[in-house]
Amino acid sequence: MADLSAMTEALVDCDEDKLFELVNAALAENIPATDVLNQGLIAGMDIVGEKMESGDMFIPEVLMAAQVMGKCVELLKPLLGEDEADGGANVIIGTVKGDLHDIGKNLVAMMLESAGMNVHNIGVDIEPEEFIAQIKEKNAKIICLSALLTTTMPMMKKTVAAIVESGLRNQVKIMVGGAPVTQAFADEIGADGFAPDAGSASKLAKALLN
Ligand code: B1M
Repeated sequence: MADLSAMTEALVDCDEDKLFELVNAALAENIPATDVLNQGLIAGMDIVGEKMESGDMFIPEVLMAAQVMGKCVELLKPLLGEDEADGGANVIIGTVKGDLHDIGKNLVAMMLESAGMNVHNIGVDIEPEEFIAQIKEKNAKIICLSALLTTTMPMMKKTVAAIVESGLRNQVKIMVGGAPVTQAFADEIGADGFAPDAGSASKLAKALLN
């Protein structure tokens, strides 16, 4: 029987071989990929975060755990999709200026892609001007901003303000997300919506397109 808590432990220990073995075993037992992701891997990253905060894990180790997690997410990618395709609308997603976290953003990108959207994942540490250039270039219908740090949340506000200033606000829906972001913050900065996780981001994007 697949052991999701052993997966969590292997991720915290950055034991790539063991983790791959456990993930593959779980999938072979038909454990849903979303359970592997949420109860095995994301639970592990939460512990990594706590250890980072308490000084029991240092940045290089956290980075290693993040890389191992990224590889597992790649493994799960074909199994996480939804089958309903939607519209092929152009969507831009990126992490705001000053912020280098990308695992959650990449998961959101993956869910939007598997919902049939044309996703342009433009990376991390993205200046407001770059978001604007991409909206114009891709004629984007939705833009997704990710932030994992309380210190980079104000950059979301600046990005939204820059989009308003550019005159493009009426042609693009703005979605925000990331661990410290809330619906109240989304409302405060004038975003069209907030999604707490990748699954809800996909649902919200579909709703906004309609
Ligand atoms: Co960072 N880090 N980190 N880190 N890191 C956090 C975020 C932190 C909470 C850890 C902690 O102290 N407990 C803390 C932030 C504290 C705060 O601001 N309140 C923190 C800190 C302080 C820092 C540094 C400042 C540490 C330092 O240098 N002293 C530094 C900042 C660097 C920078 O960005 N400028 C830093 C660096 C790093 C690493 C580079 C080492 C690494 C990132 C590697 C990478 O991403 N490639 C890292 C990691 C891995 C973490 C933790 C441990 C894990 C983040 C993660 O990947 N979670 C994190 C602690 C934690 O979150 N438990 C932490 C898993 C991921 C699936 O979840 O990203 O939340 P998440 O995404 C979810 C939702 O939030 C949502 O959907 C996703 C999937 O369901 N979502 C969206 C995300 N984006 C969305 C966009 C949307 C919608 C939904 O658009 C519409």
